Amino acid sequence: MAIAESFNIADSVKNALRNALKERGHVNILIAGRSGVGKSTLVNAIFQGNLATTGQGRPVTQNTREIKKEGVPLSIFDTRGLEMADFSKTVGDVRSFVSERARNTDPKQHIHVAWVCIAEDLRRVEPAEEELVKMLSEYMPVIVVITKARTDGGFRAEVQQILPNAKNVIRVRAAQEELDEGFVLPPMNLRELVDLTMQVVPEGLKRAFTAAQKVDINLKKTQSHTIVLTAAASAAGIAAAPIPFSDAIAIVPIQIGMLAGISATFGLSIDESFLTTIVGSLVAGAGGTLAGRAIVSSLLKFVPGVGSIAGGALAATTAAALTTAFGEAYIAALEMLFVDNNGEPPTPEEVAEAFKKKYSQRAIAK
Ligand SMILES: Nc1nc2c(ncn2[C@@H]2O[C@H](COP(=O)(O)OP(=O)(O)O)[C@@H](O)[C@H]2O)c(=O)[nH]1
Ligand SMILES: [Mg+2]
Repeated sequence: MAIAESFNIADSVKNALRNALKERGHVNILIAGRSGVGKSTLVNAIFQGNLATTGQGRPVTQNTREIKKEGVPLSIFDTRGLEMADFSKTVGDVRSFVSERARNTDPKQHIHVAWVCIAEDLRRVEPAEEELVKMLSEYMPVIVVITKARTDGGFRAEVQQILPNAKNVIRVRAAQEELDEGFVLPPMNLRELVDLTMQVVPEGLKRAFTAAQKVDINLKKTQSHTIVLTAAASAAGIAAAPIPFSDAIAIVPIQIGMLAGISATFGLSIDESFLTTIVGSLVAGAGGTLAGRAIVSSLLKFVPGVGSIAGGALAATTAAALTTAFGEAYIAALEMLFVDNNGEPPTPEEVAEAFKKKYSQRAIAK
C-alpha cells in the first residue's frame, strides 16, 4: 500500500469535524415553572454561554420559547404561564407541542428530558404543576427541581409524594445567597442535577449534554478517555503488522479525529480553523499541506525509546502508546483551561498554547 508522503490536513480536519459533530448530536431540554422560580438563573448556572441571557429565543408555542446558541449542542425550551388562572390551557398547549415532537421519526426532534421547577420558599405544589408533571412524564423523563433551596423541612418528601411520576426530585440553589451577619449560602447540588439528568438523557446524546453543561468537568474527561481508548485501538490496528515510518502518516487521521472528538465532548465551539490551529501548533511549518513525516516525528517524541524516524518501523504498541499520550495531553490541557475558566470554553489560542505545553512536558518527562 503506497501512502502519500504529503498529507492534506485541511481535508482530514474537515472529515474529522463532520464526524465529531454528527456523533455528538443535539439535546433538547424543556424547563417549566412559574415566573420567578429561577429558571433562567438555573440555565445560566448549568450551561455554557449565558444561554438564558443572550436572547429571547424563538417562540414555538404561545408559552414556550426555544433558546439556543451557536456552538452549544443544546436547545432549552423555556415554558412560562403556569401561574395563570387558565393553566390548563398552557398545559394543553405544551402537550400538543411535545406530543407532536415525540411523533417525529427523527429522534433529534424529540424533547429528551424536562426539568419542572418549584420554588422551595412557597412550600406548595400547585395543581398546574401536578398536571404538567403528569402530562410531561407520558413523553419524557421528568426531574422536579426544587429551586432556591434553603431549608427542606420535609418539603422534598412531600413533593415526591404529590408528584409520583417524577423520576427524581432534587433541591438546588443556583445562585449564592447572602444572609445577615455575613452568612453566605453557596450554590448547591448543581453537579448532582447534571449527573441525575445525565442518567436519563438518551445514550446517543450523552456527549451533547456533557458538552453543553459546565459544572461537571469530570464528565467531559471520562468521555474523552473513551475516545482516546478507541483511537489507540484503531492506531494499533493500522500498525498490526509493523509499518515503515515513512508510511506512518496513515495514523494521522486517527489523531486528528481523536482531537476533534475530544474538542466536541468538552464543548469547544470547534470549526476548521480551530482544529487546524491546534494541529498546526504541534508541528513546525503548519499550513494546508504538511509533510507526513513531520507530523509523525512530532508525535513520536512522546514515545519512550523512539527518538527518530530514520529507518525502522512503527509497531502496534508504539502506535497505541503515542495515540494515548497525545490524547491524554490534550485532555489534560482542556481540563486545566475549563477549570480555570469556570467551565466556559477557552479560546483556540489558549488551547493551542496549553496543549503544546502539556505535550512538551510529557516529551521531557519520558
Ligand atoms: N436566593 C436565591 N435566589 C435565586 C436563586 N435562583 C434565582 N434566584 C433569584 O430569583 C429571581 C428570579 O429568577 P429568574 O431566573 O429570572 O426566574 P425565572 O422567571 O424562572 O426565569 C432572580 O432575582 C434571581 O436572582 C437561588 O437559587 N437562590
Ligand atoms: Mg426566565
